[in-house]
Amino acid sequence: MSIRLNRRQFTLGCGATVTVAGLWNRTRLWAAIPESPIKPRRIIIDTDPGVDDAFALMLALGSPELKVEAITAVAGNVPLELTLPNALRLREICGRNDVPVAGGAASPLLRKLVTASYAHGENGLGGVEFPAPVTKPVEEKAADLIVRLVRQHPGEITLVPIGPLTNIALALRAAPELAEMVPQIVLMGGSLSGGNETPSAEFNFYVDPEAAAMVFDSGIPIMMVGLDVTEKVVLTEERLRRLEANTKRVSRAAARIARSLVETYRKKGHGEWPVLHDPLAVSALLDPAILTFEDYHVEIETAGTFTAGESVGFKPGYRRLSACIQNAGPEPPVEEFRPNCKVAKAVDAPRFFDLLISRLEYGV
Ligand SMILES: [Ca+2]
Repeated sequence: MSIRLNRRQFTLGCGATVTVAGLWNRTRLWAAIPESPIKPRRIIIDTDPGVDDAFALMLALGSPELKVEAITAVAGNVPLELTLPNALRLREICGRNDVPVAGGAASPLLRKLVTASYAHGENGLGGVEFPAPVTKPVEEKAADLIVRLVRQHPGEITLVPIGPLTNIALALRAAPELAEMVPQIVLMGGSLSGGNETPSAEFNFYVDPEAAAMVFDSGIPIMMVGLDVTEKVVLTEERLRRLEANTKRVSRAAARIARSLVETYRKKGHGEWPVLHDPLAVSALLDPAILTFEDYHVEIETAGTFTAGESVGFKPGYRRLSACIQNAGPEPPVEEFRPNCKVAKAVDAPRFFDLLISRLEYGV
């Protein structure tokens, strides 16, 4: 498959030139996720824990197919003062203090932070009070750590952002050449079928649309696991009981978080069940049969008064720009279709939960 990606140079606050010297073969890197059982895939998880982030971290840290090089925390579901210690707590629960944790952006690139504590509990972990972390984050900031690790392993590190994309955008702004060194971004965010924070925007993209736009403009091949599929992976009483039946530390911690959140929802008078958005994105790295992807050219709306953060997915034959105000310019063209993203459109939810519940059975 020959794909010419729509590359725009990063101009938001940087004067550096994007290197396009053919360092990496995009066609090769765009290929399906490698299935080698031998060499674990290097990833960095950027996260805002977050109930479903907790499940995603537990899944990734318990999967031998993945080598988690770092966990970077960003503000999102709750402020950074909570997401960073939560990331440390989760690393400790998983028994993986070997994985560095770095603190990142406390606010979006341009906007005031909007959180989702209504959905994750005030502390971000469903209200479960785990002990304070005993480990510390590294001194390096998240964006600096991402830049350094990607430079150390060019072409090898997949970025897995499961929160607002602020840290990733900051890394790209600091080192635009990263766009040629990151083989793929597998993210949770966006939607082609309506939002959950506004009718248009999914939460992660709503919080920092400018960061999301930078990432989608970067030219890095993206796999977008958004609400189109994540809203179909809902925890149920039966699934939670299966998780509670597991005996190891990680499963028990995950079950405590989920049960507490369900009780919180119930006390608030609505019968909703937690949606496990973020671990579904991680599962795309583990079992290609769980999600079905389609090629799109995705643009992120940043200017809309009512639609900022919307991810707009273009197929061939569409115009991308709105018609000009009268006499202000030429008719917008129908542009050549250049996909920049594979969007998850279908999910095998039972297969996902079988994987997730079985993989969380670790720890003491
Ligand atoms: Ca998240």
